[in-house]
Amino acid sequence: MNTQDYINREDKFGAHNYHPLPVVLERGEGPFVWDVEGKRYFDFLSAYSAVNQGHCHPAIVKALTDQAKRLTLTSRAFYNSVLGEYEEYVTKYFKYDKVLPMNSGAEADETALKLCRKWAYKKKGIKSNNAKIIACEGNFHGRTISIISMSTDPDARDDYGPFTPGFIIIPYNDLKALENALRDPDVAGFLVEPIQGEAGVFVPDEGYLRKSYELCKSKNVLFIADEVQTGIARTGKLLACDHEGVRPDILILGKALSGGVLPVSAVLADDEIMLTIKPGEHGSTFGGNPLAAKVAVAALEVVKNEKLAENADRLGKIFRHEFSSIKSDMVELVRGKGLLNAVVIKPKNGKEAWDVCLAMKDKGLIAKPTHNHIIRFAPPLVITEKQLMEAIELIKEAFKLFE
Ligand code: IF1
Repeated sequence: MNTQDYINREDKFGAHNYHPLPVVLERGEGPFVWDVEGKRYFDFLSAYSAVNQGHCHPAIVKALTDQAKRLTLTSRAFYNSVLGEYEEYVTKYFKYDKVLPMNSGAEADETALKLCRKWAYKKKGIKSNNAKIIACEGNFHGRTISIISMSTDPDARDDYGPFTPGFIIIPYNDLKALENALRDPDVAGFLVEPIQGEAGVFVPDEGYLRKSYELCKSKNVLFIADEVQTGIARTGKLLACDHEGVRPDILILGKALSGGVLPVSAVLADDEIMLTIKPGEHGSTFGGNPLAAKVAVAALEVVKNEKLAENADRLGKIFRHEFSSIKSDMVELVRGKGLLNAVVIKPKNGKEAWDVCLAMKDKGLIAKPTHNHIIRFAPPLVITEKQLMEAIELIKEAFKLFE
């Protein structure tokens, strides 16, 4: 079978809910992936920042395979010998009282919404069913019905109604709008991405997170940070909120929490919030399973031991500097933090971001456009400076084809 055969088979038997770049991957290692024709690529998407630790990191895979031979799943109907070890490890790692383990990022966001509402009624004293949660235009928090009820992206939202009520949508990076929305006494929480990934790596003004947090505290409203994509060292700090010294009331993690080895997500909060959910009021079959627990500990160990945040910070600055020297009239601007960057592409002669991605693929680097004119560049955080410079050369060669 060749690349097209694989693509045809997926087209025939799989739902058409994605439009992937025409490359069929079969192996990954560190910052590289190989396709079924044996061609090597720099992976500059990192599975949307889920493989920050690099593909198939040996320490994480070992944790997976060792545990897989012992006990993979007990459900939470019973205790197991691994979950508590992970709960202690991850709560000390991020400095919160407790963790509620889930699987996908969307499940963690949904859990955060439920925790915020529970807290609103049990602690803040908002009348039952009246709690409101503020979210931002351009947000991406997952694909469930309640989460897309906050979405302003027609592709994510259209024809999925009726929608869940109780959300107030304000412009991102707009403190005045937040201050106005916070006048409503029924507001219980503000859910925000420290950098909006899907919107095209939209980095808010310096101080936006800190001032938003302070505005929320002044109104006894929970500051809820969705760090599913920006967390786990991606932006050059362990959490993107760390750039402004903000400690979210509810912290949402996913993706690289497992190093991309299996779905692991988590919600962290202190007791006043976390203990508003009583036994039987929330859960998940796989949430906190022994496999996920061992994998997450190994994945977080790698982040610390290999200083991935420092690496992302240093190489991100080099990436943006090198990119600004690319003389191409298709490059409108480059923006980002750490190794979460995006380039805004100005269409030329009918060619746009997708065509640039196809050209980069031919050169040996894969990335994917978001909102058709922005290319996100997010390599695994284990990439070395030498590899980064090699990758930037390939990107420059690709842009030259459009001169
Ligand atoms: C797709 C986007 C990125 C996320 C944030 C929660 C979730 C995500 C900040 C939900 C997931 C993924 C989902 C994937 C593509 C990708 C994505 F383009 F959709 F928006 F990264 F920017 N919070 N993002 O970024 O986590 O349930 O997927 O584990 O759905 O196409 P999930």
